[in-house]
Amino acid sequence: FQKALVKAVLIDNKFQIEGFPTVCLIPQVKNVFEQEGFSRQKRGYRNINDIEVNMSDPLFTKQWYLINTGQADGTPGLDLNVAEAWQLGYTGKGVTIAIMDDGIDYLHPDLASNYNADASYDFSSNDPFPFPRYTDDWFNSHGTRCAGEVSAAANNNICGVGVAYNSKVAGIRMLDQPFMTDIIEASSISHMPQVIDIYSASWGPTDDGKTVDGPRELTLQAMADGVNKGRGGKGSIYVWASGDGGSYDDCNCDGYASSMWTISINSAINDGRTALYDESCSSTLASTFSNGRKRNPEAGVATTDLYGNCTLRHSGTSAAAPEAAGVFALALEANPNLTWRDMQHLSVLTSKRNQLHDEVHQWRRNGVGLEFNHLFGYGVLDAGGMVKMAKEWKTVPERFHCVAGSVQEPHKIQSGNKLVLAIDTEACQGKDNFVRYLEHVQAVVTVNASRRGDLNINMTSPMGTKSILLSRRPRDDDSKVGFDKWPFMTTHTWGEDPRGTWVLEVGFQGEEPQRGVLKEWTLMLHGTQSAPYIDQIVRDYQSKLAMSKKEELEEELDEAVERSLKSLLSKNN
Ligand SMILES: *[C@@H]1O[C@H](CO)[C@@H](O)[C@H](O)[C@H]1NC(C)=O
Ligand SMILES: *[C@@H]1O[C@H](CO)[C@@H](O)[C@H](O)[C@H]1NC(C)=O
Ligand SMILES: *[C@@H]1O[C@H](CO)[C@@H](O)[C@H](O)[C@H]1NC(C)=O
Ligand SMILES: *[C@@H]1O[C@H](CO)[C@@H](O)[C@H](O)[C@H]1NC(C)=O
Ligand SMILES: *[C@@H]1O[C@H](CO)[C@@H](O)[C@H](O)[C@H]1NC(C)=O
Ligand SMILES: [Ca+2]
Ligand SMILES: [Ca+2]
Ligand SMILES: [Ca+2]
Repeated sequence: FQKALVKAVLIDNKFQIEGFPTVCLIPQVKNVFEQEGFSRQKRGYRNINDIEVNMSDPLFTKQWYLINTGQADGTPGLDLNVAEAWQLGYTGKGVTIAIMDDGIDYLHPDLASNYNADASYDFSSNDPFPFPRYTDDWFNSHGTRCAGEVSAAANNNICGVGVAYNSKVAGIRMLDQPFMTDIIEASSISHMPQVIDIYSASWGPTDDGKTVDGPRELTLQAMADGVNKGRGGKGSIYVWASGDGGSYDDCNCDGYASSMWTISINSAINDGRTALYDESCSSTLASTFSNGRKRNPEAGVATTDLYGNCTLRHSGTSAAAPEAAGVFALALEANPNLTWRDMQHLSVLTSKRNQLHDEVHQWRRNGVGLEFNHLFGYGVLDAGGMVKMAKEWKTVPERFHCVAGSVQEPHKIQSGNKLVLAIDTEACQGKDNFVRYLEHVQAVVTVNASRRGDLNINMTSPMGTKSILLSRRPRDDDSKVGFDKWPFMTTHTWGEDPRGTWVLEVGFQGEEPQRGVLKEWTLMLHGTQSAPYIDQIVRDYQSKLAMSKKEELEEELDEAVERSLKSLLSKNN
């Protein structure tokens, strides 16, 4: 006998074990204590019945993404956990979110009180009134629907409630003209960066599964200026929908979503599965919710609609990005000092796997124990967890950039014979720009192929985390352009020590044999030299590991005790 928990009645030095008929005398037993039962709560677990949010808005109970009680065949508890943030008093006060889209119906009675006219502009027709252009089919309802998700007023008997229902929303109309231009994008992204805190974008290059495109010169510069100078130097927060191209597309081919300066958001449907239009890629940071798979007419996203109406049917990763913008507004109210990087760190640390389920890609843990998924990123945003951590947050240390190494000679790639390259790096140790704790990692790749869509690129970090930088895109039959110094980005090695050997694997998938030449792989590391919270994560992870081992141990013990008791009983009888 070692230690075991059994229920027993003590009589002198003999005791009777519950469920066993005989009184046993076991000389090895020195002491018998009665164990008293008390209650322990699983941390982070929320009882649905404990939530007391009373809103008069007719669509509120249909907004399962705010509080999921199982409406529309959903999974209870799978939501943004906004109730906790609201109960702590955070509702978005003092924060302005811009919706860069096809306009906003700012006369809508559920939006008018939160509309920030001064921060709004119409870049599609160059005037200060970003009202949506009328069409018979309500084509231009996108921006109005997104605005309601963020900033619809609460308790006013109209439509539903925004994630940050006391925040201000600005309209930046910029999608409704025959062609997009670099200057329209750049002007939108840099509009009033000292007034607008968060920019939400649910657009990007065509999701046809064969486009490789990203921000042009002016827009890139505007984004860089935004993160460096916006919000008094703390940085504009750019929230981006990861794209609606489905499994045929890869969001790492979208230079807006895969930018380090944007927080790219994917979506889950109300039972935790992926939406069929979701794209996967290693640059997605986290997820929120949208509709999908046409299961229930009320499983869509309930929000405001054009001309004073409401809708239950907002959809796509378009619907997911504004939810994230709303959660970030709550975090900014909790701590206005948060920088653009703090927001990403908070997303990584507080997003949850919850009950998300990806049929294709496993959830894995990276080298410091952070759990991630190739489609959902670090999981679903948790507003309650985020505001609590935001409140105590200390700004992350200075960011450094290190070119870890580069392969410049051409290497042939062939079907059935993948190319494997390695870069050994000290991550600029000993220099001023040493990166010890990773944030983003970029693999800048130049490669051509007889069929670009069949190319497939993975990269493994020294701590053993494999990022899928590019998956097969069956519709992409480019054979000329390839990728030209394309920055494939991964967030999956967040917090890791980059020193050691990085491995790049490039191959072809598909029916026809293909050939190609890789001409460049440059490894860029971005991160800090010291990270105040990282030790905490590693400790938590190690104690979790230790705990799981202990549980196994206890099971073994239980079995041993059972065997001993049985043999004892058989001897006694
Ligand atoms: C919710 O608010 C309504 C109107 O203010 C009130 O009549 C009702 O009693 C409240 N319900 C709860 C559970 O607080
Ligand atoms: C939208 O609102 C208008 C005016 O309130 C109403 O006449 C119309 O039927 C509504 N349309 C839809 C599609 O709900
Ligand atoms: C924000 O920064 C200011 C100045 O450094 C500091 O006084 C304040 O306590 C900080 N607020 C929070 C919520 O951390
Ligand atoms: C790729 O580039 C190499 C070297 O520049 C060239 O020889 C080859 O024809 C190119 N292949 C394709 C498919 O464009
Ligand atoms: C990349 O990783 C995926 C997923 O593990 C795998 O299916 C694929 O074969 C890998 N590709 C290469 C080129 O190693
Ligand atoms: Ca206008
Ligand atoms: Ca309302
Ligand atoms: Ca896409």
